[in-house]
Amino acid sequence: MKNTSGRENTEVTVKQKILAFLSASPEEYVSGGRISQVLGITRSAVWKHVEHLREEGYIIDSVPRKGYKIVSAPDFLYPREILKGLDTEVFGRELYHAQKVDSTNNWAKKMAEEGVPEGAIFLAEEQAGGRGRMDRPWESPPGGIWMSIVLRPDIQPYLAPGLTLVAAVAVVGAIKAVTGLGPLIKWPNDIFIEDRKVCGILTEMKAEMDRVNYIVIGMGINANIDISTLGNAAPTAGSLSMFLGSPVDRKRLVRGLLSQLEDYYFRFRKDGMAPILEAWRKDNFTLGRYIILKQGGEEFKGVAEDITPEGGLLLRDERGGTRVFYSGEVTVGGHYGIRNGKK
Ligand code: BT5
Repeated sequence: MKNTSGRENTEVTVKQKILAFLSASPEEYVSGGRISQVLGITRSAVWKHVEHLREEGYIIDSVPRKGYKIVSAPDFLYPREILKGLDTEVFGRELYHAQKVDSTNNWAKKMAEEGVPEGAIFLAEEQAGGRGRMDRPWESPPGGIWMSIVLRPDIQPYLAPGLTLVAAVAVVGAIKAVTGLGPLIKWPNDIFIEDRKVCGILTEMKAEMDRVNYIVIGMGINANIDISTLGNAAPTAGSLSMFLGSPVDRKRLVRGLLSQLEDYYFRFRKDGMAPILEAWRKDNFTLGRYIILKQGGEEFKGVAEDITPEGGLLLRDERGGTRVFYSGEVTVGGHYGIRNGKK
């Protein structure tokens, strides 16, 4: 795992001071001499820090005898920038960011073992080994939001699948609030816009018989992605930018997501699944439809009649029998996504 920026340091680094200096007069060049005088460092140290900022994606113009000027800041999900305007109490208050990791879920699990608190967030610009359910690959090029959260709820392990639903309603809520788009949930963990999957959720847990040690929920949102780069997933995947016709502000979306996640999670802890199911029912396109559910090489057909308090799907088959599923692949009315683009 390569962690290029790691946990945000609360003390202001020299690099940040230089950044603040340059940002204070965005129209003007600031000479290296002046920066070195004010910060009490050598000119070559100034140059070295400017080089580091460039490596982080800042475009900084330098002109001999005039100095440095910031042309543009990178669109990275830097903790310090996400924290600006974040309205959560706990979620995201401990925020880790990396340019590239294998999987933010792996990273979060490792850190959960090391004791990070509930609400710690792990973000990467890119994943080299992003995972879906059953170790299926999750394509994670730059431009998406690849994020995992650590939770430590005091609940019975059998209630954990409900947290996937908590994440699903939070993702839908955040996408709606930030972009105005109308995504819908396909049970259990996919978010669609029209016939295209824009987000997948992967919930993993470490538990004993009657106690949860920790839960990691990974969310992959195709924010600003060129779908053609998604390999095998390209024909069925969608990106928010593709539906908006312009890039989405990823930092706003992360802030919105943390806020919705915290809100729904607190409600889940206080009142159980009822408020979550209410939101989920409004935003799903699975219930009331004829579906095919694949599980462990078997196929079950019928009407998706209801969702159980634990987040299971109640299927009524042609002969009127019912059965509850806690996992599986669902095809709705013979379609991968939302039939005819409507709910
Ligand atoms: C999922 O699995 O949908 C869960 C995906 C979770 C990804 C997040 S990203 C942050 C965190 N770190 C991780 O390593 N994972 C989580 P599943 O329902 O099994 O769907 C996987 C299938 O979706 C694949 O087999 C492809 O067909 C398709 N797929 C792969 N990449 C995709 C993408 N970027 N967009 C849409 N579909 C994709």
